[in-house]
Amino acid sequence: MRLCQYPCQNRIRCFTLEAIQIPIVYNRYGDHDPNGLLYVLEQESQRIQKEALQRFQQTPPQPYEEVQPLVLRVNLGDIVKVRFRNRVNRRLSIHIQGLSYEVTGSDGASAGFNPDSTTDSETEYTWYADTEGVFLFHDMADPRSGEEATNIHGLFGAVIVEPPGAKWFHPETGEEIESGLMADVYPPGKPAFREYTVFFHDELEILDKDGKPPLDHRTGLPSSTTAISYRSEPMRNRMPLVHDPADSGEDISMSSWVYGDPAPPVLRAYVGDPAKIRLVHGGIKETHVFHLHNHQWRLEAENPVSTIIDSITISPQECYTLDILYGAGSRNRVIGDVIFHCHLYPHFHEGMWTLWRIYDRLEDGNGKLPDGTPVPALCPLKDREKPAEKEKLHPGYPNFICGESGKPF
Ligand SMILES: [Cu+2]
Repeated sequence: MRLCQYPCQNRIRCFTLEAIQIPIVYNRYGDHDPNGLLYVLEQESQRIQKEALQRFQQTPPQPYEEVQPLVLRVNLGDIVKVRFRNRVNRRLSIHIQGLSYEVTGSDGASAGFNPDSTTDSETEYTWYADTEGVFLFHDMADPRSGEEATNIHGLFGAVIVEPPGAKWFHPETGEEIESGLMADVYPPGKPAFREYTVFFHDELEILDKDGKPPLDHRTGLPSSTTAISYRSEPMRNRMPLVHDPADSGEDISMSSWVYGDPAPPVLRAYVGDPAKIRLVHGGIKETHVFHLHNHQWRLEAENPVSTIIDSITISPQECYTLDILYGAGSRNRVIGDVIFHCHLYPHFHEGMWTLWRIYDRLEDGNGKLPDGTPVPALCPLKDREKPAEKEKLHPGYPNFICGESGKPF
C-alpha cells in the first residue's frame, strides 16, 4: 500500500544506531564467527557486548539471544532519522534499499561524484517511510562479498514500515518495543497479527568450538554453514545417536525430541493467529528457496486472485512479506511444529532451517518442554478469543505426546 492512499503524518522518528564487532555464536555446539559485525541500538550496545562476550567464553561458546539482526519498525509516512555511530576501526555506513532518501547525504555510499556518506566516526541519515513492507539496510562502505568485507560477518538489518497508527508489542511481555525480530502488530481497523522477521544469509566464515573450520564427520571434508538470523543448525552437529543407518533419517536428525530445538529462532503462535513473515535475504552471494510446510500465501498479498504458493525464491538483498493464508495452522488448524527451510538441500543440510511452533493451549510462562527447557510466555492477541488454559488431561503441545526427551519415538 502506497502512502498516497493514506493521510500523510510526516512524524519524525529518531534512532541512534551503532555498528559493533563481537564474536557471533551460531548455535549451542559452539560454531561461531569470531569477527561478527552487527548494528545495534545505542542504548542496548553495552549490554549486548558484555553478555555476548560472557557467553562466548563458555565451553563450548554459547549464543546470546539478543545478538540478532536489527529490525526497526516505523509507521507509513514517518521521516526516519538515523544517527549512526561507527564503533569499528574501519569506514562503515548504512544504506537502505527501497525507501526514499536524499542521495547527497543519506545514500551510505561513496559513489561517483556524490558526496561520500560513509563514515569512520558518526553521521546521520534521513529515510522516508513512503511504502509499507520490509526493507533491507546494510553497509555500503565495503560492498564486497569476501571474508575481508562486512556483509558475511552480519552487518545488515531491516526496517519494517507498518500502516499509519499501527503499534507493536513484545510477544512475551506485551510491552511496546523499539526493535526485535518478532512483534505482535496492531494495525487500526484490522486484525492484529504475529510478525516474524526471518533473515537468510550464507557463505559464513565459521569456526567450530575448537576454533577450527568445521568438517563433515562422514566425509572428512570442510563443511559450509548457512544461517537464519545469525543462527544455524547444521546436520554435522546432529549425528546419529547410534551407528544404525536407520537412525540417520530426517525423522531423527531433525527431531527436537532427540536433539532439542534448532538454533535459529523458533516462531510461535496460537492456532489461528494471523501471521506475516517478513522474509529478508541479508546475504550477498547465493539465491535461496524459502519453503514453509503446511501453509501457503498469495504471491501478491493484496491481490485476491494472485497465485497461491508455499515456496519462494529469494535473491541476495531481496525482501518479501508473506501474509499467511488462514493464519497459524492454516485452514486445517494444525498444531505442533511446522518446519521451514531453504529448499536447496545442501543449504538445508548446512543449517538453514527452523520451526514454527503452534500452540493449542495458553503458554503463561510457567510451561516446560519435555527436556525441561522453560517455555516463555506468549501473549494472546487481544482481539482474539483467549486460548484455553492447560489442564491435566490437556497439557498442551508438545506435552500430550507420548515421547521421551533424548530418544526418537
Ligand atoms: Cu539456500
